[in-house]
Amino acid sequence: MPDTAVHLASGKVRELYALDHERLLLVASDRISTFDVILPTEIPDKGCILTGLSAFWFARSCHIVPNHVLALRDDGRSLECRRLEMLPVEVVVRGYLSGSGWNDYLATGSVCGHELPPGLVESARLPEPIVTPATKAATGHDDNIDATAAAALVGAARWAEAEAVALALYDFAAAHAHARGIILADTKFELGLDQDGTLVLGDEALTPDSSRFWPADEYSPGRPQPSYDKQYVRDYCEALGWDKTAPGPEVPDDVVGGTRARYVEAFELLTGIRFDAYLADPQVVLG
Ligand code: PZK
Repeated sequence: MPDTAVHLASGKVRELYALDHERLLLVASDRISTFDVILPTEIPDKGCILTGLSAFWFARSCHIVPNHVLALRDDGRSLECRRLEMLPVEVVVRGYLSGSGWNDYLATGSVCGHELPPGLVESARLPEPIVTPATKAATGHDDNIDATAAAALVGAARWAEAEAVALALYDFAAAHAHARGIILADTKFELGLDQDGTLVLGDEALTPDSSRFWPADEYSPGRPQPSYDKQYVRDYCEALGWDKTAPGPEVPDDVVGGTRARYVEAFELLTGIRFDAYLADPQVVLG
């Protein structure tokens, strides 16, 4: 990265820099979090795998919504982006009942104001995908809100546009993934406005860190589904009896290797591109 880049923010596993007034640099590290804690052990190439996947989806979804990507750097883990005015709402689309959606349904029969049919089990496929807005809480955890609250934050017309874009992106990506043996259970989009007031897709998109990917051949509703990428890490941490407070445990080499292999497998299945080819020339995902 150029020494002129100014560090703006750290996410759990990513760094954000300013290149100039109009341009930002998003750099994905090899850090991994589980149960909301960053582990001391890195997963080699994870940042490149997620950046490559994100760039793949951005390049293939411009017909649905413009995005913030200006360039994919040749390090394979950095995206130069347009600076946007980000909406203060995360736009989650859920095709299946999991995580906070399942918890909310159990407690109330609804998810973010969407009344759902009775009798759904954990991980059930929903009758149709729903958009479930959330706000970033100070704790780092997201607070689910309903469409009325989202419309109050960004305006009713803008919220309607955001919902439509998010559903179209989900439908497109879920169909692509399903044809390759992967269920896109849910995914979170971050949208912003450019200088013209045009709605633009920002952040990362449709990666394992912003989505729940499930192996389709193991799908079995009525229980939590194994995660495509993090299941070895979770199983190892659960077996340790770790109390899920920081600092997380070191993870042994076989768990690291198994996890890396799952990230690579997800990349190769979804993109149809060998990960070696991406490392040799990251621009292959933009084709
Ligand atoms: C923006 N974040 C999240 C925090 C990270 C990422 N195109 C954009 N314009 C303005 N702001 C952002 C973006 C994007 N993407 C993204 N915060 C602001 C974030 C910390 C580290 F890598």
